[in-house]
Amino acid sequence: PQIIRREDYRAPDWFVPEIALDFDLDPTATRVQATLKVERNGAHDRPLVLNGDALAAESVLVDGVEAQGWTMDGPDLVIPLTGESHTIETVVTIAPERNTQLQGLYASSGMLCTQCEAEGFRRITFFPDRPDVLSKYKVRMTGDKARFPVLLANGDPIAQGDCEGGDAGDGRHWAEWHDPFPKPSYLFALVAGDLVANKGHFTTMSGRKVDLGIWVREADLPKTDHALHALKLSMAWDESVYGREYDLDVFNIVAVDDFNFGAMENKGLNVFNSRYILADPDTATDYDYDAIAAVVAHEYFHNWSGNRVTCRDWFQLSLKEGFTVFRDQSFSGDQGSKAVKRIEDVRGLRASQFPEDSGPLAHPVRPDEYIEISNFYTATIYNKGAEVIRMMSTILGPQKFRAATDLYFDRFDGTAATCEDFVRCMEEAGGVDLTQFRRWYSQAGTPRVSANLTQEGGKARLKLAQSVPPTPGQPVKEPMVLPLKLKLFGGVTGRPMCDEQLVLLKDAAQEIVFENLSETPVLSINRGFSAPVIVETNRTAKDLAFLSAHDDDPFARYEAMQQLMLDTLVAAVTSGKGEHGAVIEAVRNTLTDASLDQAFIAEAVLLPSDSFIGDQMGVVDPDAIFAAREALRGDLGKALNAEWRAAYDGAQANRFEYSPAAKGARRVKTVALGYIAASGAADAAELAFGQFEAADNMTDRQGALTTLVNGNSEKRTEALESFYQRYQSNFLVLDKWFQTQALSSRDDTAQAVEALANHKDFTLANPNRARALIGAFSVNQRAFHDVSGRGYRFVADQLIALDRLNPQTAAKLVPPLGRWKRFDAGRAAKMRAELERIVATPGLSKDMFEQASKSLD
Ligand code: B3K
Ligand code: ZN
Repeated sequence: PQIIRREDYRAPDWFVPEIALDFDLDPTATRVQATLKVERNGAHDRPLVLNGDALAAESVLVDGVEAQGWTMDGPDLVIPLTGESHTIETVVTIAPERNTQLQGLYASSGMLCTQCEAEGFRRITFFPDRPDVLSKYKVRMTGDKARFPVLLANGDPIAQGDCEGGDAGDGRHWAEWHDPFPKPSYLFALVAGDLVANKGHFTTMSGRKVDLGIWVREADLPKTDHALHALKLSMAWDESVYGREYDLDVFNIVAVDDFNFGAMENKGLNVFNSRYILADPDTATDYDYDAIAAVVAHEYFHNWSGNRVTCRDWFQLSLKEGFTVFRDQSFSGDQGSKAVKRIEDVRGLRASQFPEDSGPLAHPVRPDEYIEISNFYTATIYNKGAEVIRMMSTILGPQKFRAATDLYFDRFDGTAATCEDFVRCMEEAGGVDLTQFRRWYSQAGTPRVSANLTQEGGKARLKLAQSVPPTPGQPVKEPMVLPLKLKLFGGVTGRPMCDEQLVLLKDAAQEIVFENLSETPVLSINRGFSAPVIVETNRTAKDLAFLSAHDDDPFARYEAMQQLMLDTLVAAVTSGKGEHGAVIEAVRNTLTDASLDQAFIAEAVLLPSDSFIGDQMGVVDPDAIFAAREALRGDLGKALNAEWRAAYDGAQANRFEYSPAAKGARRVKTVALGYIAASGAADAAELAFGQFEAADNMTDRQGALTTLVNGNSEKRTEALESFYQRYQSNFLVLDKWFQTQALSSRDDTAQAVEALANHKDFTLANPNRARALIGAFSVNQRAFHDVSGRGYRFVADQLIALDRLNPQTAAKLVPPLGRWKRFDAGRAAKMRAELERIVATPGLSKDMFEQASKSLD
């Protein structure tokens, strides 16, 4: 397959200022007529190339007459043109019902919907399908009124009516939508279905009234209030924090069951995976509620960071995604506890982006090449990209950062921009030179920082050094700019010994001297996770325990506790025996500290995951890691039995309420339940089952189910069966049933998951379901890496089957198999063998080929 390179970018040969689309909608055969106004870009004699993907042109007209000499170049339509501007008309017929890739126009639960980013529009009609071709769209849809009573597209509704007369008119109707804002084809959308809306309004800062609609099946209507509320909060937040106002008369969101990822920011018509819209206490966890608000905000914020200012080419993807993730993270932080949100985001970064950055698929935030762009919607582009924006905001400070984003939106409104354009706005408005900082866009790999503090009398010396590991195609790295927030605390009094400082580490090594110290200092560094790096320090267990109790930055407290736990666990894995006293005391302190909020406590007392422990080791030993972690969990459970019981009892809420305090209480409750079970207490299963049955919300119910599913009590089967019976007909909740079992810490999880793949409710056709079983299982370190290799074989079998239906979703699930270098020779050989089997599969998609073949290197 062909490699696309960033350095080969060339401006488009032809622009398309206007396009009119006429859809005759039918699940088996939808006729698409497109009228494009095209204009030659500069002096050249190259023909018009319109991208297609599995399309056949039924008719091609130029300026109203049948075109002469058009040809197909593979999937693309090539039309020789003589003038500077022409009108092109094409007709194609597509079959949404047979579209299992869920890219382009497809059918989902009886409705028709689209997904065009990145290159799905070419599966609908012939078009220069690249983000730097911006057009004004007029869309007309005609369809069966009973089947598709609602017809939606981008922009504002213009007119609608019933079809008249004769056979053609029978029970059919039509609607027209116009989008006044020029947009790239990846933002096109239409939806046709039997839907109802939860409607609302938002009045913008300049006083314009916007009609809001969350469109779902009628039965789901009661589950849409949370999403609608989140949308209004997002609209207000973007006005007050970034000065960004909404720009159309309507803003619609549609929930669909079959979706390749979370949601899509199509102009004025967001299409969502229904899991990021539907919520009520009985079916959605607090985590789901939070994720819904975050994704609604994310897609809404794209209206400016992505739509009004879009990307010049797909190598610039992080321009919209990194920035928009940064914006949604700030929004979520403002809704509840900033510290807890930061902890969650860093946990997510370490779970998904750090492994990516140290593996065979590592790539820069602005990649240099790709085979299939869908493979580059990664944690690096999104989450590391967000960290890069966050660092610039830290370096500039809030006022200058806001001035810089104002400049960016103002200067590039209505255009397709680059990461370089964004950085230049930061430099101009911030009055800073970001030349060296730009390496964050070009160098892959997670930087490592060592920080050693030594004391001689009243003087302390902090030696900082940095290095960036080699990554595929980048053997040698230059030093980065690392904004490190740091502070010293008195090891005796616990008092701060200086104000927080922002150190910009730019060289490979740097030394900072602190004078006139009256007591031994303890170092607090990378506070708030100011740089997305791995920090190694010479701090002792005592220092870390001290910081976990005394640091005045909650993130740093959490971080100190994590480091203490990690050091303890790594030592236990290496030596085979654990010294748990320091962790037990630190957890006791945090758990019983009445000044701390519950959500923070729940995060702080959680042990690092198996895979994060594995990431610290030269060779990952999944069984030894699991054993060490279980031993520590058991000891924590036993030693703090009274404290866990007190926390558990204290966290019993009365009735479900979705508030930060109630959420925190539920979180502590389930964490405490987990430790009580880990202690081996005889009543643990009873307690869990009681919680499971009495729960008036999904957080408590799923929390209890997870505890039971990890254990061996007879209540386990009963709970699984009862959960299944209760939620059998609820698509999204059934995913939780599959996922909880796939994540189980029991010995028999690999067998159980193989059996679940044959369950009547399992299907690869629905991406959520595939991810709930296959995706979850492959991040269950111990079960997936079962020494027999059965986990690898199972996942490879499933991915080969899934690739035939849906390459994009299949390819996303390859990375766990690609981590073979981190494991012992026996496991590595088995993992490689499966990757080789995938690569050798006849008819493999280019999505899978890229992921699997790169994973072998
Ligand atoms: N922009 C979309 C992602 C599209 C993924 C295409 N493979 C959703 C988002 O990031 O908001
Ligand atoms: Zn996005």
